[in-house]
Amino acid sequence: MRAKTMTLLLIILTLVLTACTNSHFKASKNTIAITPQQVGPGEIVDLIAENWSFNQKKYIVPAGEVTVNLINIEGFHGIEVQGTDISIEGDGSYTTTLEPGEYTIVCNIICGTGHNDMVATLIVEEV
Ligand SMILES: [Cu+2]
Repeated sequence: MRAKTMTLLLIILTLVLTACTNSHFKASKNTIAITPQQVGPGEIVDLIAENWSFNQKKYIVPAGEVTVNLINIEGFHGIEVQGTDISIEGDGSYTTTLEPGEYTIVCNIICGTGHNDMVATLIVEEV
């Protein structure tokens, strides 16, 4: 009888420990999955340019490493993000680290009659 009780207790203990271990691993996995999104490889922003506008008036990214992709779908445009080192002519990418703030995006190629209308804002939010 005592041996049976001990065996039963061992089985219960094993089950409880297994359950704890599994949930611990699940929690770890969640932590690992979330962390890279917050501090990881950085934010990616696609700016799509045409004659004579960008696809958005405002782009919002978290502070830190940011990669800007410029894609021209009409005409030939570039961007300069004033107050940063971001400068792209034609299609291309640029990666940099941005401090929180509001930055003006302008076209840096004289592209035609609507060139001066090609203005947008990059808002870098504090993380
Ligand atoms: Cu232009």
